[in-house]
Amino acid sequence: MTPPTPAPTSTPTLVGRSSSHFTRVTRIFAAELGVPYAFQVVPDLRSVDAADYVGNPALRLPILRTGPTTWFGALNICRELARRAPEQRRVVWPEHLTDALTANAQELALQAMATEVTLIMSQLAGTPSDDAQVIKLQKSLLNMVSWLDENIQAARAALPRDRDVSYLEVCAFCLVTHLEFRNVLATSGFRALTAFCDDFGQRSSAQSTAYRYDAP
Ligand SMILES: N[C@@H](CCC(=O)N[C@@H](CS)C(=O)NCC(=O)O)C(=O)O
Repeated sequence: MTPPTPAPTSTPTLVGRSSSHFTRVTRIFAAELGVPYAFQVVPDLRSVDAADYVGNPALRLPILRTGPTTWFGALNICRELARRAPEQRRVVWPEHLTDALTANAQELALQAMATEVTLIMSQLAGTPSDDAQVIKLQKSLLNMVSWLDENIQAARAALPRDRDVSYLEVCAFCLVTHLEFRNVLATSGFRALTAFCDDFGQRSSAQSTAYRYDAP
């Protein structure tokens, strides 16, 4: 049996970008959970030096530094933030989604976020827009967002009513708002997702984490 982790005292440092949807997921969680953090910007996503990603061998952000420990990836970080929360909050994590509707919504929200990253990085690398793989990724993204639009209302209704926050809703919100922010896909025609973002976007955690480009 692993001994209980001592209560954390020092302020953690979140390493990411204010324009990154995976980073925003963690910032919304920090705000919802009332966990303070310092923020450090990764200046260039094209860097292939793991040191620029606090040692994350995947060369990806966000990363959370808690003293000598580093946490790679948004879900790990959100869980660590939850362990640090001054008061317990009712969080719906991916493993709580045991019906196909909500579990598939979580899968597709995360896959759409990852697909969007690949499309943005391909564009940054100068891949032509008529590249066969880019065309497939765009079609896949459109399919996933359409599916989410058709199912978001029912998926939300299936979540526990007494939740404070769910990983699914935070991911879906960060995805849809990011598609617009980065001009990857126009989302205004997706009525259910737009209504969801209007609703979720009223939270102060959403309003205090709006996307912006960090100074170079
Ligand atoms: N599984 C990771 C994915 C993180 C990710 O893809 N982050 C993007 C920024 S939003 C990134 O680092 N992209 C750099 C790249 O693709 O090279 C997580 O959940 O945090």
